[in-house]
Amino acid sequence: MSNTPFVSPSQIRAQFSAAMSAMYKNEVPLYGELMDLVSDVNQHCLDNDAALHQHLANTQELARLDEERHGAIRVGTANELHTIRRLFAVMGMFPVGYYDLAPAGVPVHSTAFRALHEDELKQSPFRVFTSLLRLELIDNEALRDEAAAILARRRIFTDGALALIEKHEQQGGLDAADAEQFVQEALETFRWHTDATVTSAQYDALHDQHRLIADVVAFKGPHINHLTPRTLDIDAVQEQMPARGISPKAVIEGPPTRKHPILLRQTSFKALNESVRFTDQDGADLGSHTARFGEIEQRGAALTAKGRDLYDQLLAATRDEMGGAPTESNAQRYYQTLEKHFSAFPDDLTELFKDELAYFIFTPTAQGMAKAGQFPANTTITQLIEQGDVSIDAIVYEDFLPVSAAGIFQSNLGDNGAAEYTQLSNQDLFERDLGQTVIDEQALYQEQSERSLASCLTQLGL
Ligand code: OOG
Ligand code: NI
Repeated sequence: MSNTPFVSPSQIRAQFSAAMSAMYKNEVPLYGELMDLVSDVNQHCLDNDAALHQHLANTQELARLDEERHGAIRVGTANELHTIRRLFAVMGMFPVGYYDLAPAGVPVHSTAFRALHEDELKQSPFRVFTSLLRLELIDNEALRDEAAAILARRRIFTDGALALIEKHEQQGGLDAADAEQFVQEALETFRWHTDATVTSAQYDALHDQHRLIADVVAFKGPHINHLTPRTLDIDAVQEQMPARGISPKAVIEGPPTRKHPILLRQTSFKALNESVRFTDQDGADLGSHTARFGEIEQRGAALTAKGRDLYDQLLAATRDEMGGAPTESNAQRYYQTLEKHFSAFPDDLTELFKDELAYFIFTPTAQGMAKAGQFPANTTITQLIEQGDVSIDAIVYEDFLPVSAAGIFQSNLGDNGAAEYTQLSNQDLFERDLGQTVIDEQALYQEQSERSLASCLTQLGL
């Protein structure tokens, strides 16, 4: 047994998140520009909204705000998905949720690797939306076999990363030196490679089938395709992007602007055209590929199953009325329609709590603490809130939304990306490839809320 203490997984995750951000800023300078804009807007929001400032302090989100980001990758095989799960586990990141993108014309299914407990999220909220290509959805059999053969040949993990994953599994952790090396080795998997693994003709064939298929199959690894900082005012960032030379996608995905944000609103700038070298090219002879972009997100309250049903229903009604997904030309009408339908979603914290639409944490107020130990035993939490003895703050939604994710994918896939896949979602198959069942996000929010309630009541002597 070694005497060197293990580094906490959260610390490794924070190190990895910082290293990823530095690498991506270096590879995609526009991401750095976006980060600067987001930081300016966030500062402006905090300076002008004392209540927001207080809420972020209460929920301990203030410190993590600048650390906040998610990224996304797309892997090609069951084996890659299985190993990436083990890699993320070293950093305390576990698969939460199942997202089926096939109904929206994207031939993947996905999960999000993230920390599970609020104390760990506080240390580093970094998440990675991870998609597995569904080769079975390629209808051209010869191309499907060729793609499978190409993928079977590549190795996306370094020997060093594999050795340290194993060491972590055997020892139950990594010491500081190993953790440091692990971060460097893991980074290699997410790096951009200019050299493709296929000829230009192979690339074209894959691309003609679906741009996403070319993106996954034609390269040496699952390059990180975007990183996403969290903003406190996505409308302001969307509006200010053009002045910084960044062109945003047509509409912000997710719920409309609200006083109390719910779930997740997202927008992105379009993927950049980058030079790549196919195996039949050399020297100055280059091809091109669009893959990498930048995204921003504004996170709001995690919704209960009841709240989520209402959200899904109102979003579907909006899309029905619009006759499909929004486009550049009907963006204004889309926002108006969205707002109209979402007027049915309460925008008051107490109402959200009483209607059981969102998850909350509970904090005794100074007034409540002054009465600690004197409350009648049958006092309910609703009474405590209404009397002003307890204040409530919504729990941040840490996950993703399939319709929004499809919108982010599509905006970066160009016009030929809108294939329709009718095959059923296959969570069982995904979980078999992954090597475990995905964690239910609802249960995590529920547990956090219950922990908070128990601690609040104990403090009040109830
Ligand atoms: C993932 C797109 C989804 C999000 O934030 O919803 C996503 C991808 O393009 O690989 O990142
Ligand atoms: Ni994203």
